[in-house]
Amino acid sequence: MAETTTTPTALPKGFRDAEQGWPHLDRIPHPPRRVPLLGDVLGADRRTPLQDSLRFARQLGPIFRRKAFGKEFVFVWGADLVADMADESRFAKHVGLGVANLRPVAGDGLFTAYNHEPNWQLAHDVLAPGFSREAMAGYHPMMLSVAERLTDHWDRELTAGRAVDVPGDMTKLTLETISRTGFGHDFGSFERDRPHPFVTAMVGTLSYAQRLNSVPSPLAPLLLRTATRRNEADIAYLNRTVDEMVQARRESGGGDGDLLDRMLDTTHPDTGERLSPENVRRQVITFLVAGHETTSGSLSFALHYLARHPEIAARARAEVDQVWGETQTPAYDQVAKLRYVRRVLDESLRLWPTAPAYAREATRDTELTGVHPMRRGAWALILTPMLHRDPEVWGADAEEFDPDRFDAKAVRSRAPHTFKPFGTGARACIGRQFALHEATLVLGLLLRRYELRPEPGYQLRVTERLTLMPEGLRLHLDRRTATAAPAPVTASEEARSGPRCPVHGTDD
Ligand code: MNH
Repeated sequence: MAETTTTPTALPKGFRDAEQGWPHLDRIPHPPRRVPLLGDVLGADRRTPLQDSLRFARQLGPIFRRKAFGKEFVFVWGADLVADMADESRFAKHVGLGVANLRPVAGDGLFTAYNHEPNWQLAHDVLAPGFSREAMAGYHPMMLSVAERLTDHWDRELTAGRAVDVPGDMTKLTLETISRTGFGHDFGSFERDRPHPFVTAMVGTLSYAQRLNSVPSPLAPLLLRTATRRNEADIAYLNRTVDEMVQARRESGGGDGDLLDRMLDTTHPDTGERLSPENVRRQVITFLVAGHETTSGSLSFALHYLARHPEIAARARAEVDQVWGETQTPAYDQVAKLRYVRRVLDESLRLWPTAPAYAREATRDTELTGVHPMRRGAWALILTPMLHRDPEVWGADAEEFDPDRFDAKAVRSRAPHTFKPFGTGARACIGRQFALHEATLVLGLLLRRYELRPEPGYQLRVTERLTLMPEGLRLHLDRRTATAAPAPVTASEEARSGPRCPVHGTDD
């Protein structure tokens, strides 16, 4: 697949290597045993680069570097360093490593666009209203009906006495949710025994993007020849699927004002510009991928922890009974009222932020926390799972699952920028409210309907394909017997109100 626009900045070639960008690299520790040429690859596992980095982080501290195949990378996770890098007047998103490897798939789509590419601002302005409160309220009935497909499926599994495949089913759920709410498209995921070919192709491209980082780039065409051919076929399949969706919409003459309608019809309020057909294709792929993979992982981790902590599940369930009462179909406003369920989700995202890293670059010569000089263009990878376990912020029990860390008082007492599962600044996640609404709704529905039991002997293992997912997680279900008597909702449980920018109204 050909790249369209790739000139990232006006900086000289090679400048972005840590050696040139960080004049005082000697202040940044690296692993003790370095192998000539290969670098810090001892004990590294190609399949789990993120978890390897977490191990190095524990050994080396809040800022460290790793060398792989002649390239040096700087990693950051200490809370004060991360907060400093959130300063939008000196730092911005860096499109590098895994994200840059997705350019052949997603091009200048919202997630993979370089900051300077005009299509970023254009698409952001055109699509942000698709994530407003009103838009979300519009998606709610569709989300609910997809969730009912899931509970129908789980009811059947339960009756058959089978354990459920959590990551598999959460992936079906979140893919159907984004494809139907955003694009009016039904992949029929719950009617299939095997994942939809779109999912297979998508997982293929994500895994390939991750693998590209594990081989020296000049050798990639040689070492990954078969995988590269496969990847090209995957991309072609994704493009074809999307083109058909767009074609169908054009022929039908418009949907109900969903994301696809916005992409096709909406002009920029100031410039009157609209997204080009090529860019629409990139955006559809971006949203189908970014809109389901990470939410599916978050739901899966949350269900794992709920099954492991019956007392937490019981408390969450009591809240659902109390807030939703007898209502069969919770209304849009009733979802944000599940405050404790939301804390369970936040706590899962703390331990396993399913998009586990984001990169930041200096937009001018500066000093990171006054200690580490950086030249313009120098960058670092922020390791959110480590930031979220920094004992200075989260205490000595940071590894423990405890949703009360997210009660309002605890949140207020923490410094800003200590919880960053959705990234930061102008390029933070546009789908944050969408994901939180969907996941809270689904957890509420599942808690209300089932008791969850872990598979005996299951130990959490985490697989990586740029995103994180609990591997092989299966749960046993029981139908709930009694439902607690519903109590009226108190005023203090009322959700926050008022329109907020879905991107900038975050905890930044
Ligand atoms: Mn999401 C950007 C995490 C759900 C669409 N998302 C990001 C970033 C993180 C992230 C982190 C910033 C990456 C970077 O700085 O390089 N996103 C998540 C998580 C979930 C999630 C943990 C679920 C949980 N994201 C969603 C959903 C959608 C979505 C749902 C769409 C419906 N995310 C995006 C897009 C971007 C993004 C689009 C790029 C935004 C931009 O750069 O303007």
